[in-house]
Amino acid sequence: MPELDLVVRNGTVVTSSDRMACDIGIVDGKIAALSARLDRGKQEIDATGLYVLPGGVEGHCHIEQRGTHGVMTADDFYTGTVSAVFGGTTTVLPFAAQGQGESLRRVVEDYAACARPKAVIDYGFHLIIADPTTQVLEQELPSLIQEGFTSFKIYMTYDRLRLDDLQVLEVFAAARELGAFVMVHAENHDMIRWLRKRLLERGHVKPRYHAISHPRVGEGEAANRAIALSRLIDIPILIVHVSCEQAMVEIRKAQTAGLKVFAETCPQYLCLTAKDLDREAMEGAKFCCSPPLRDLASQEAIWRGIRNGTFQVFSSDHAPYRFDETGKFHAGPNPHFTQVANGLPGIELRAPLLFSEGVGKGRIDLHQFVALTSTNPAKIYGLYPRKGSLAVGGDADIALWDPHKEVTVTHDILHDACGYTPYEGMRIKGWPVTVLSRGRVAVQDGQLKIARGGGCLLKRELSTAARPLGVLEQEMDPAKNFGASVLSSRVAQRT
Ligand code: DUC
Ligand code: ZN
Ligand code: ZN
Repeated sequence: MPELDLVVRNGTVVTSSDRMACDIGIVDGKIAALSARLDRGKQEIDATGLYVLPGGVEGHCHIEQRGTHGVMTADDFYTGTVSAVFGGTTTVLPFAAQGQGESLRRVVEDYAACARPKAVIDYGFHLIIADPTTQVLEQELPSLIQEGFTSFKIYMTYDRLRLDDLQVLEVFAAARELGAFVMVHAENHDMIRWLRKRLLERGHVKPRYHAISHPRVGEGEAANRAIALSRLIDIPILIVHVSCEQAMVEIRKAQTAGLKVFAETCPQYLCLTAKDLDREAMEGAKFCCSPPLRDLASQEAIWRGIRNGTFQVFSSDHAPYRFDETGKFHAGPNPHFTQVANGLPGIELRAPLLFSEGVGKGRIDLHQFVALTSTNPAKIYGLYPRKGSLAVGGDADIALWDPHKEVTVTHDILHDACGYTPYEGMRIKGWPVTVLSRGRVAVQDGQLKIARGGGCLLKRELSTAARPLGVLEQEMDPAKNFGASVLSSRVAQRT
């Protein structure tokens, strides 16, 4: 074996499936050995008393992205990735977001150009498809997918992003043909529109009405519809940022029926409630996100779904907007609830919150924690085993957690550029004290040790999760000599 560049010694190594007391040896940024006792390396880290976990994989975050209100997120690819790595995350998957009429290829090039000189850790992009023209689906997507942009997100709501059911089917069919993986923002657009209009007409403008205008029944309905549409085409999907039992029940039902429906939830749906929107003097605007915060019963339901495996992925949906005229108040100091920029920061606290509230309070075990925050998103988004594992040959992306370290959250200790945290004052037990990114010491003793621009754009594989299940509706079944032509992008002869 070549001399080891770095040895992480005396720690308790924990993955989504195993736990062992062993050393990890690193050569050229990759894990080269796992053994009870390794020889001395050029550099050593003593992990006595610490858990040695795969670095987190953040599957859903908005960085240097202009939101639907036209407002830019507070974080760019430097502050966003610095904040991530301080929270034990070593890979981020933000979005390259298409606007109406835009070339997806151009959008990806623009985001990649922004990220290249700034990102400190590795990154990839999910594509947001807001304008699924034939050019986009048949020309741009195939080559982008080949280049490693193997997943995309679609929206069922938001005026400038939403697809109608017909468009959703077109995108699903393209995903099926190309082997790509689709994430769905599932909320019923017209329920939201109708409620907003009624509420505003009656003078209900405060942030609390944001939650009321995004009803649970609409989240459940849209989840059910997305599942039905994906079932017709026979593709797996992942429903993002599930906030309530109504959507979870639909997902669970589909999973029980044998469909590959994956689900994601986020820390805000476990730690915050719609009551936070009632805070005085527009403080409630800090808590406006979609789907909105719910209630304690919803929190309990989401915990149940985390425990019973309904959820595979735990992401932050980091969408940081400053509490000023550049962010939340872009429309003026007293906006009504529809004018407040939607989104919460959370990339740094994602894993610590789940560690503390989940593992620390006995709701989940450490293996589930690793699976939800790292291994499962790596698998689903085509990065495994390079990321999300501690296997020989994989990238040495490692987070050393001190399970006893107690932290009181204040924005001062965080590294994002948002200016506030919705988790202010929360007590967290368990913290990533040292973080390695491809074998580079990235965070140590509270200091950032890696440089701007050191992260790499990841070429992702096609997700193994994206394979069709083989449960095509009878009418669509190629064996019946019909579905093959319906599902193909090529237009068939007249029959
Ligand atoms: N909801 C989203 O769908 N995206 C960003 C932020 C938010 O609140
Ligand atoms: Zn969304
Ligand atoms: Zn989002």
